[in-house]
Amino acid sequence: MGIEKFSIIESTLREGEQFVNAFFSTEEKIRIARLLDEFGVEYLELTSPCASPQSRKDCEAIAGMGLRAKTLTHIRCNLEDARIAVDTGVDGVDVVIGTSSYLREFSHGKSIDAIIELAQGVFEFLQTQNVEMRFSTEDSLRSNPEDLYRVYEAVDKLGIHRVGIADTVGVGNPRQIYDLVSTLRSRVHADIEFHGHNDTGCAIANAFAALEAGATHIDTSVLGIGERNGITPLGGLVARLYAYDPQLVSKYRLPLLMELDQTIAELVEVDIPFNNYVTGFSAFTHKAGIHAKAVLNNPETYEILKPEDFGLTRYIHIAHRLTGWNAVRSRADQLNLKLSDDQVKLITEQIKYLSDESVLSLDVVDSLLRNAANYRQFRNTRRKLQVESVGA
Ligand code: HCA
Ligand code: CU
Repeated sequence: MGIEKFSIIESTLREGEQFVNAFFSTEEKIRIARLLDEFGVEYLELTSPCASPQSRKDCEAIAGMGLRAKTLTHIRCNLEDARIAVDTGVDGVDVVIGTSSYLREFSHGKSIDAIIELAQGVFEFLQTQNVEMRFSTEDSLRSNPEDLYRVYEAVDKLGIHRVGIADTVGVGNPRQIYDLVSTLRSRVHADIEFHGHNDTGCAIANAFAALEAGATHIDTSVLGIGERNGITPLGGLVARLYAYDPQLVSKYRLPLLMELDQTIAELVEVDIPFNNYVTGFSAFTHKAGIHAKAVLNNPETYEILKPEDFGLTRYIHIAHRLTGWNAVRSRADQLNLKLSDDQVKLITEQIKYLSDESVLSLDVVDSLLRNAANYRQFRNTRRKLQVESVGA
């Protein structure tokens, strides 16, 4: 199935708050909410108002900001939580309960029938409250599929808006997610949301597979922060979708990704990973001479993401032994230095020789280029003077 329409449920302010280093103040949450809203995500998911008195106030504050994004809060499957959630003024309520044997045995201890009954009670109440309603099963991947479908079909009959699949422990792979979502697609009318943890590095691929199988909503957080090593990162999902079809993500202000990643990295005191999608420091850096030459001729040769669409620029790294003369020529042009091809080739040889000896900086390369250009100018001037004096 082709991916046409989808929404992002941005959960930095819920799942992200479960990241070990996240202690967002109210002001910080408001700043994050505003940035995400400017970026254009469709939903913001907020920590349960039942978590603490401050969480409740923060939920009310963000729900009252008048953002374009819809606000959701995330609660356990019980009436008391649902009442408090609605009172905060959010647009929607995300209800979750565990269906795996682990959670049924070691967490809430309820049978599948008891889960269905509980969910029915909660949604009968929510239906009267004019809010978007979502029901999701924690640890869906390690639940008995027939149990899962039975629960989803029961809540679907109540007319809820979305059902969610949660890979709580990051155990799923793209093929499993695809199969689970496509079967669910054939069994319920509601929209389908996917929430995937990244314990084995599949969170982006799993989210993409979910969309291919008919999911309509994907949960993300900035930099992927969340429990343990987190969930599908916003930037990574956007990069994946852009690679599939840039039009799919043209509804978002892509140049804000850098500010989002930097803001969250700063707030939770981590670095943006060097190899991060789009915003990692080497994401648009080309090194080998063969790559550099082709990229200079046509960047698409080695770039699936256009840095300029994300408000960024590419960098061609030339101060190393793998460099090539086309890249060195391009650096000379950037510095507005007039050099012959022979000179550039000679300097390229020098760079290779010197970087075999020790690590070279761009400054050293630049001074080789500048010296050569100065020498060339000196030689040309001397030649001109000689011609003039002969003519005199
Ligand atoms: C958690 C809950 C959750 C919920 C996902 C959802 C998960 O374990 O903290 O509401 O769909 O990963 O199961 O984040
Ligand atoms: Cu989670």
